Amino acid sequence: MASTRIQRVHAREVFDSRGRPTVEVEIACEGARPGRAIVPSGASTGAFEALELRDGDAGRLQGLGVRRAVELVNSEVRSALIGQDATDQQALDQLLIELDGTLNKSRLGANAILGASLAAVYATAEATGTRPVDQFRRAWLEHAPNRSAGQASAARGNSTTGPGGDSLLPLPMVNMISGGKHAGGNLDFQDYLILPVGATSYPQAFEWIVTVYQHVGQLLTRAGFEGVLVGDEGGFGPKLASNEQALDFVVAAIEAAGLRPGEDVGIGLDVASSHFHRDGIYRLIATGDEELSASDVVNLLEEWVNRYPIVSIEDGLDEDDWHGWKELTQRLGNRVQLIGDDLFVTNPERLQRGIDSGVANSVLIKLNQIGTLTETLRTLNLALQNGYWPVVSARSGETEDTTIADLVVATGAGQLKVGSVARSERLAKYNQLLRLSEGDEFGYLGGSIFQSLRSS
Ligand code: 2PG
Ligand code: MG
Repeated sequence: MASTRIQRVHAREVFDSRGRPTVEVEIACEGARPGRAIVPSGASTGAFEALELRDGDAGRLQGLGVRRAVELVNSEVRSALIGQDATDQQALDQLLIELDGTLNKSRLGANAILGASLAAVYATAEATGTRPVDQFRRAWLEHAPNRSAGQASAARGNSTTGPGGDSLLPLPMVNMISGGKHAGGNLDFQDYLILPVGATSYPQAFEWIVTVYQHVGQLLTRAGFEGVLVGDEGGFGPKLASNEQALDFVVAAIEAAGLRPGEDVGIGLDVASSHFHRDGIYRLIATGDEELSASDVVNLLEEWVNRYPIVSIEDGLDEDDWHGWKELTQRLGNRVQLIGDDLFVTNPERLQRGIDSGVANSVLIKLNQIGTLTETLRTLNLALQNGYWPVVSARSGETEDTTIADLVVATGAGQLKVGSVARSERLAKYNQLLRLSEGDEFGYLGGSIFQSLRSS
């Protein structure tokens, strides 16, 4: 019988879905096979994220190498972790945070730290002959022992069933058309997504998504736009005439799939507005050069919410525009899910500020924005306790690692954003969820969690 004492730690440089180097860490407990995790990487990164350590050596891989982070795992991190109990996630993560010693993980790098933090979960699964999802559930319950079903909904002052209780298969939020920093087209907004709110199971939700995606491609091609080439996350990247045109294609594709826009399938946006914001001005280029104030952006989004079946908007305003965010939340927060991504960067302190000041009503959860599993779970728990719905998310640079699929189920967070349904670094997560959906082990709330928004 293997013990859960850490015996071996080994990191290496591997490559992500954009062909950029990233950190893979293997940890083995005594007498057990190693477990491994690979760290993802963003393109539209928030200014307040933990630091991703890159070599900066212009002579190799354009400075993007992660050999330094790998070396740090194979020296300092290894020495700190060997002999520790791999199941004590909070202690391990605390050790890593102290070893780093900075506020934004800039000494060891959040990529080095997160790789080690997650590999411990996989090492435990190997040593105990259990599934990763069971180990993420264990870590979650240790972190948040008093979870009860519907806690997040209760915090919202309604009795609708909500996320945050038992383990759940998630409602997927899936990119159809990509713009911004993820595609070569001229669209200002980064993601035009769909949420199959009317589906009653994860497999049904996924089939609907794939069907709509196929129709988006066919409709684009038929209309003379690029309907084959895809962006960083597998969404189509056509050169459309306007941001609205992307929404029109998505609505048309939902209808072509025989589904009802709004009832069966809602629309989501990741505006990712920090990348076109500067000094209080939001600059849109899709339809000529337009300079908008925060209030203008809120007006535009409100107009779209009136015209299109939009149920979710992410990063509608800049990562530091707390004033604008407040206006956005006051105007749309009781109709639409307003997700803070660059705004909160999975950081409990920034999320607390949002809660205290009535900003947003949902938070994107990305492990590498904060850099350890324990801190990620802390932010997730804080969100649920305050009626902010968490959306566990991939990065635009991903790999075959399926951590977020297991994590979203284990925590019952309720929603997952992975990108589109093309490119295997995305499908690795969706396929893992199909495996987990077998045998009715996990419940599915799907779009029912949006009912409280609609009725309020
Ligand atoms: C986002 C993510 C994923 P990136 O903005 O939500 O879509 O992109 O990983 O590039 O930050
Ligand atoms: Mg985002």
